[in-house]
Amino acid sequence: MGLMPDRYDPTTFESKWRERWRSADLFRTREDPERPKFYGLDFFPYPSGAGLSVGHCRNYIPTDVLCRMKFMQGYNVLHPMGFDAFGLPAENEAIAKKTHPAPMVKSYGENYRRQMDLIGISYDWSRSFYSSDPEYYRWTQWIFELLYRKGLAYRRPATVNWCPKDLTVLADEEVEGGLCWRCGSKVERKQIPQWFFKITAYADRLLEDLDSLDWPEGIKEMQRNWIGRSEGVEFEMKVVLPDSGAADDPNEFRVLNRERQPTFRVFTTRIDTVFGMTFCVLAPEHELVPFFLGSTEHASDPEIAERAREVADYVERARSMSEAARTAGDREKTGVFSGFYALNPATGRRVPIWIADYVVASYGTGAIMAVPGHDERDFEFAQKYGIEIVEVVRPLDEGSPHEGKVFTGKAGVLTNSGEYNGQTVEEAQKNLTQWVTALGMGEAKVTYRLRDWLISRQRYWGCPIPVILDSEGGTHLVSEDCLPVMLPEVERYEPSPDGKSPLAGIPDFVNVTGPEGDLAQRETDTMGGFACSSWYFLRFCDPWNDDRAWDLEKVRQWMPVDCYVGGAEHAVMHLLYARFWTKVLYDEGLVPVEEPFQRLMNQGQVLALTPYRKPRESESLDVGQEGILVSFEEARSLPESEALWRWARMSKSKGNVVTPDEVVESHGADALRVGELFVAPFDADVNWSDDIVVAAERFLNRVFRLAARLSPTHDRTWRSGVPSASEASAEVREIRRATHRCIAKSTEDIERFAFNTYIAALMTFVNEINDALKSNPSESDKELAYAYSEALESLILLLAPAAPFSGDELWESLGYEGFTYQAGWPVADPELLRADLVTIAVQVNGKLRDTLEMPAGASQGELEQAALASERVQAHLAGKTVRRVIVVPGRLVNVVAP
Ligand code: ANZ
Repeated sequence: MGLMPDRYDPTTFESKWRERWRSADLFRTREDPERPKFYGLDFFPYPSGAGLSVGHCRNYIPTDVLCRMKFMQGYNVLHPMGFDAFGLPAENEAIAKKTHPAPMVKSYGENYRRQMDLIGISYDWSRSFYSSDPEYYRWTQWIFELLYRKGLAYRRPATVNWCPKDLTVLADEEVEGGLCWRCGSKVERKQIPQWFFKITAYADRLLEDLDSLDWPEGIKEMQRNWIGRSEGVEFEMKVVLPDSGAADDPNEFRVLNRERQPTFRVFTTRIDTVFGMTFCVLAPEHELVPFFLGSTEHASDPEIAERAREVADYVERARSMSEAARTAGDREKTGVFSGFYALNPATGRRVPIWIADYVVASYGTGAIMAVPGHDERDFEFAQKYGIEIVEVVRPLDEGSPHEGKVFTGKAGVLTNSGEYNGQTVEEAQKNLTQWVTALGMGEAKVTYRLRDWLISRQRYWGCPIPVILDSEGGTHLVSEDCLPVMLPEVERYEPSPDGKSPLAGIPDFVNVTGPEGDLAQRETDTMGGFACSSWYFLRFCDPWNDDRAWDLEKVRQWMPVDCYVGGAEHAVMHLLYARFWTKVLYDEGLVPVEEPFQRLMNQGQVLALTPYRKPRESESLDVGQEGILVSFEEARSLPESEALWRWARMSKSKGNVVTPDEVVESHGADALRVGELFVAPFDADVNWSDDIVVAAERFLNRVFRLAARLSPTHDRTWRSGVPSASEASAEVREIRRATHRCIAKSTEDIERFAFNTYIAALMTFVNEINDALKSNPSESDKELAYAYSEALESLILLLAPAAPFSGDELWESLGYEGFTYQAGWPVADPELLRADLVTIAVQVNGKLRDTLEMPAGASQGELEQAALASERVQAHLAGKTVRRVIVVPGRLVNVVAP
């Protein structure tokens, strides 16, 4: 038996255990077919040069606690880690550091691994890989080919978001408020051929299957909004000639050209309001706009020609703005009248066609019927430009006069709508849809906000797209046995300002013999990093496979991921793409699950106190920016009135990072782990301070002290001696009950990610044992010694997932060989938990009629419900009405029914 230490001194044991775990290969995945499985996974990180901060640890530590408990409970646990090495962040950093991304990410990854080992995360490193390993990206290419063959990967010219600083195309979801999500530059629009994955083909399934997932509601809602399914009607509108001011008589306008009358389609979710359409709006990019311009810019009428110029100007200005900036809700609406009219098919009247950038070219048909009486944006626009507003839905709630206001609700009946007057919105929608369909003008239509996934990047550091372009621009897959298309090793890989991939400048890479022996060229775009991270969780199931991406049986053994843990910032991109790929692979019979991540958890952020200063007169701040970031040094030298200390997310750019290295150095890994678990609920943000770790250290000290106090009477044979609940003395039962309460609470709390209350339960338990020791020392009799032995061993095992170094040290001091990891998880005895029941007297009109055994903490409502459900009580209530129920928690329920 080792000497029991009486305080937490990690310097004496931490590195020893790290080394022992490593040499025992303790965390190598066990694949015992007799056992249940548990797959715990953290988001695939990009290893940044700054290394891990204590912020990142808030992701890894909780997952580790859960995985460790699952293993102790007897599960086969898959708990892998790898590196999302390809992609922009790595390439940009390599450029900045004037180095090559390949060795750079490896060295960063090794540093991550060192730090993860430092804090004792139980990863099976034998399964680790980098997404930039050819053994891995070969299969990323293979999946690309699968998508291509299924018609789910295609190339077409497209207007794309272009970041002028990163010199690359950005997906819509990488543009935030018109700015690049990585570097914050203003995004431009550019037209080039691009590769897309057809995620829109899976829109409905991606939407429907959300319901089956145990994910935070907020993330599911973000995906729903992102997919943005709308049911409505799409129908055709006819353009009529510019008119020189004749009355609004339907017979007075001339149809432009009876053979080739221009038309456009609109999408609406409110066909019931069609009688209220007083204008139409086209997006500036709409295909009719050039037609309008073409037929008016050389008009002899100077007024018409002037209007054409205005339209051209407006379109030009709109083009240079991103969609997000144009449609921001609070922006004042702008637009120009095209000079043309369309025919409102319901009223038979002509309505002006405007061009305005609040209508988005890529949504619906890029054109709308505008109903200012019932749509906010149209209302605002009509007011600004003096366009007629007609009420066609009268709210049912007559009490709220809405004269001069817009009514967007659906609880109303139609008015000013001819034969539809008096119908409810719902009825009118049905009937008007039928009317549109019967006339052959349009049909019911479902529209999605979701766009196809833009995958091309004109950059070096990514997975090459395995395609050959022939001289006619046709696309051909590289044959499967020639995969991987290796990323060439080059010295210069900086993006070229012409917008082409740097690979285009490497003749050896580009020029190949085409499918017919002719000269052809390789595709030089690479795939964006989100391709690599859309299937890595499958590769972890079978990471060494050289013949296939994975073996179906291996994937069947582990998938789905039981618990997936990471930051909420990936709500729509990664999490939607990975679901899409999984569904495609499922349809091919390559994976046995339709959803990759059964349960998802998002950790809160760690914020650090960060120095800013007030802006000087010459300086201006962006929206939401509170001050000018300064160094810690500078902040200390500022007069107090100028320095602004704010809580901000830890990041290298803010210079406010606290590393696990420094915390482990001064307080030990377990103090860091316990501190991070205890400080707040898992999903809450945390303001970092040293106190968090100091408090944890204090608790660990108390555990060591308690262990030292109990170790002289500790008896490893306690199991055979400890009396059962019914046979134990009151003192022994009290100790055993505290133990089993803590076992039950810890197990439940870890399972539900309530790590702070799990640690709190351990703290309570330590207090309870200390209190018990005051009146009933462990020396006083054998049964007490057994009960304390059980308590101490349980405490150590329950603590071990949170503080594994301390756990193993204490465990060894009790004379055990081996690791807590292999010692089994304590199981609560229901009989000892049941002792928590209290007897409740149930009265009817003050007379005792029944007694109930209820949990001590049962709420008033629960007690009332149980009392009313009692058969005896019901017998006494027959024919009476219950007037009142009086509940005295923990004691009595009186049902008053005179
Ligand atoms: C007439 C109308 C009347 C509309 C009314 C709404 C209320 P969701 O639910 O988001 O699909 N719309 C259609 N295409 C658009 C585009 N490309 N850019 C901007 N707006 C567009 O919204 C569908 C509604 O948004 C459509 O229904 C259309 O306005 C507008 F009282 O048509 B509605």
